[in-house]
This record gives sequence, structure tokens and C-alpha cells, in this order.
Amino acid sequence: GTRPFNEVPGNWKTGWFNLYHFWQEGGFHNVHNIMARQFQKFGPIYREKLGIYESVNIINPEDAATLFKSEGMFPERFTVSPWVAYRDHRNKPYGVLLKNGEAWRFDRLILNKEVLSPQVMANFVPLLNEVGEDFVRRVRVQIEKSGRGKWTADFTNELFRFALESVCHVLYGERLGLLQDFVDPEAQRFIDAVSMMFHTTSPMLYIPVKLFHWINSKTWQDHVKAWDVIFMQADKCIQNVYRAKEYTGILSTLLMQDKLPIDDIKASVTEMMAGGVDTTSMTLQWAMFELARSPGVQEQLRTEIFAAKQAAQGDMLKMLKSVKLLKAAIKETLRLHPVAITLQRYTTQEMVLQDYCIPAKTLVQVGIYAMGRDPKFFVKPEQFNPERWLMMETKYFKGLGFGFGPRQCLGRRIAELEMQLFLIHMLENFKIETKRGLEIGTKFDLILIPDKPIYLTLRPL
Ligand code: HEM
Ligand code: 2DC
Repeated sequence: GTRPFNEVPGNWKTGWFNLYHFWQEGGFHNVHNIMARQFQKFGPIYREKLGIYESVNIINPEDAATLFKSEGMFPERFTVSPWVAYRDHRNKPYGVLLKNGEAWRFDRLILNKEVLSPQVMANFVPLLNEVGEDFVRRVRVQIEKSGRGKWTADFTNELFRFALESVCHVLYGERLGLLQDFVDPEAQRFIDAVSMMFHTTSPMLYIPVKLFHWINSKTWQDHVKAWDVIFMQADKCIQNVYRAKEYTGILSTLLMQDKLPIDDIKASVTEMMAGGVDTTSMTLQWAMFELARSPGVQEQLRTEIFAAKQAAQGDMLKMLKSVKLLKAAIKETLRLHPVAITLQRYTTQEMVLQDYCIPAKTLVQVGIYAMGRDPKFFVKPEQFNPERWLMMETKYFKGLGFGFGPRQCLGRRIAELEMQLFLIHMLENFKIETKRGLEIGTKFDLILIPDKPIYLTLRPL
């Protein structure tokens, strides 16, 4: 028979004591490792309470399948309360990221058509391709300037700019010029604000945000300041498009359609602009790092890309259909370096996981970071091996980097295209190298990021 909820292993009775322990272990930046350790200790399901954060955690692809197959029409994930608190504080509307129920679904279905549907991909390709080409141009200029025939750097900020330039091009149909030598300081302020917003979110996950508010803590102040910059900059971009009617891009299409109230359009467009910076840039940085460490894989991808280019005769959309290994390399990057440490859903009904009875309205988290590094689910998980994704066994509820189902990442298709085009252009033009034997760990800063700067060298082929 199935076992009762109260028998799920884990420390879920002493939330405040656990939080204290967690804090002592440097847990705030280490959630991913602690989680992997908990799965080792308790097995494939454990229950946990850290401060006010209560969850059931699973790691098994089969269990993830059970969870997602019963998520229903209005899937709900963990509410990042500092994000909600900011909007309530400033009286700003929620976008799809923070809405739930019918209101979420209404907005989301309209947005899907313009942002996620296969039909609009063809519109995005030339826009994102242009930004990818400009990045290559910028690298060439830097190599020229260095006088050494190569460019060695920490590419974090370069990639932030690339990502913001990319997402703005598809959202607003406009170039910001972030890949030029002179960068608008306001755009750089936006980039810094998004990182700051993530950074100040994580400490506020486990304690009521109100408490931070009452004591007027630095974390809350910085969080508010960061969102203020994000909203102000996004608003400027939105106003530009709003005034000039001849723009192309997602925003102007949404405005012209007039299916969504303007405030809701603005709220979701702001979320997409902010959501489009650290996510794709960090993933690309990890991808380049892994390719630098696996020159064999890098060469295989290059071969695939050159062949695809030949066959497609300049038709980029066609070319993208024949770069299977490149797509697999992006999946493989997200396996080892997911942006989101977990996926979460509130159960809608009672459900059985690992033989335990889980009641409705329980927060269940799929530990995708831990899953991606567990030899039970991936053969030799420490190896960067894109080819594993070309085999059937690998696929079932394992490639979850963008989430799943109707609530999956809204920016998924944009992100994928942007990353594919970037890597195509980079691999066509440069060899990517890094110092041998250098280990880079992971840091939890709400999203998962490298724990130290990654130095890469780009050399013309
Ligand atoms: C949600 C990952 C890029 C906008 C999500 C979720 C994940 C994710 C895991 C939660 C999905 C779920 O609960 O099932 C990623 C990764 C990215 C990326 C790995 C890049 C490598 C982007 C970009 C945008 C974006 C470029 C904006 C264009 C959003 C939004 C949501 C979301 C708005 C909330 C959707 C909703 O609640 O309906 N993303 N993301 N993301 N992402 Fe992304
Ligand atoms: C963070 O325990 C850890 O895509 C928490 O583009 C659970 C959790 C809930 C929601 C996740 C979040 C984690 C990580 C960042 C995610 C977010 C949902 C969307 C967001 C994954 C795993 C992200 C980065 C969006 C952000 C858009 C925002 C800037 C407006």
C-alpha cells in the first residue's frame, strides 16, 4: 500500500532550526549542492522546510512525468515572493511570470502566439542572426586591437550585452547598439540591475519579505532599486515603440492586435526584457567553456555547421533544421548548468510519488540540477557528451532546462534560436580555448551562475 505523507523522509519539522543550519553552511549560495546531498542521504524523495519554504523534492524523471502529467490547465510554480512584493509595493501589474489561474492563461495564450509559436520563428531568425554577426565583428575588432591574434577575457558582460541586444531586437524591432565600442550607460545600468535583482532575491526566499521590509534591510532596498531601474528602462523602450508606429517586433504586434490591455502587455514585455539577459548569456558562457574543454566535440560541431551551411545555401531557417548536434550541445549544457535549480508545481490533486501519498496543494520541486549530475539518470554524468541526446533513452523527462508544458519558459524559442545562431557564428569563425584543468564551480544566485570568472580565448580559425 502507499505510505502516508508524514512518512516522507527529510527534516521538515524544524523549519527555523534548519534555516539556521543552512545559513551556517553557507547555504544561500550553495542550495544546489545541499540539494544533491539531501537526495544522496534520503533517496529519490525528501520533504524539507527551510524557514517558511516548505517543499517535497523529487529527482526521478518518472516522478517528474507523474507530476507534470497531472498539472492541469493552470499550472502554478513556486511564487518568488520578493518579486510579487515589489509589484505590490509599487502598485505595478503582474505579467505572466507572476499571474496565476484564468488571468495567467488568458495572457499566456495570446503571448504564446507571438513569442513561442513555430510560425513566428521565421521572423526572429534574421533579427537574431544580425546580432550574432555583429558579435563576431566585435570579436574581430578586439582581436585586431590586442595585436596578439587572439582575445582572452571574461566574457560575462560581453554576453550580457549580446543577450540584451538580442531580446530587445525581437521585442522592440530596434537595435540598442550594445555591441559597439560606446555603450549607452543606461543600458549597462539595466544589465547591472537585472543581476542585482537576482542576487538580492535569494536571501529573501526563506523569510517573510515583510520582515525585510519592516526592518528596511539593505537587501530589500537594493532589490527595490534594482526593479525600479528595470521597470524604468523597459518603460523607455516601450514608449519609443509606442510613439513610432512603424516598428516591427513582438511589442508592436501585441499593441496593434489590441487583444490584451496595454498594462498587461507592458508587464509581460518588461519580464521578457529582464528574463532575456542573464539566462541565455550564462548558458552561452557555460557552452563555450564546455566546448573549450572538449576540443573534439567543438570540432564535431564545426563540421556539422559547415556541412549544414553548404546544404542550406544561405537559407538560415533551413540550416537550423540540420544542426542536430548543436541543439544537443545546448541541451547538454543545460543538463550540467541549468539556469533553474529546480522546476516546481503545486499539486492540483492527491498524487502518489515514490509510493508516498502527496496531498493536493503541496509544493513539489523537481531537482533538475541534481538529476543532471546523477549517474542513475545519465551515464558518466561528468562528461560533456552532446551525443547522448541523440539516443532515445536519454529523452524521457530529462531535458527539462526550459521547464515543461503550458507553463514552460515563454522565451524558450527565442532563447534557443539566439543561442543556436550565436554558436553557429562563433564556431564558424573562432576556436574557443581555455586553460586546461581549471575547475569552475556553480553558485546559486537565484539562478545558477559560475562561482568564479571564466577566462576564454578566441582565436580566428
Ligand atoms: C520561465 C528557463 C530564457 C522568459 C522559465 C522557467 C524556466 C526557464 C525553467 C520556468 C518554467 C516552468 O516552470 O516550467 C530559461 C532558460 C533560458 C530562459 C534556461 C535560457 C537559456 C528566457 C528568455 C525569456 C524568458 C530569453 C524572455 C524572452 C521567461 C518567462 C517565464 C519563464 C516570462 C515565465 C512564464 C510563465 O510563467 O508563464 N524560464 N529561460 N526566459 N521564462 Fe525563461
Ligand atoms: C529559484 O527555489 C529557486 O527564467 C527557487 O527568465 C524556485 C524558483 C522558482 C522560479 C524560478 C527560479 C527558481 C529561478 C529563475 C526562474 C524562475 C522562474 C522564471 C525565472 C527560472 C528556480 C527566469 C530566470 C525568468 C526570470 C524573469 C524575471 C527576470 C522577470
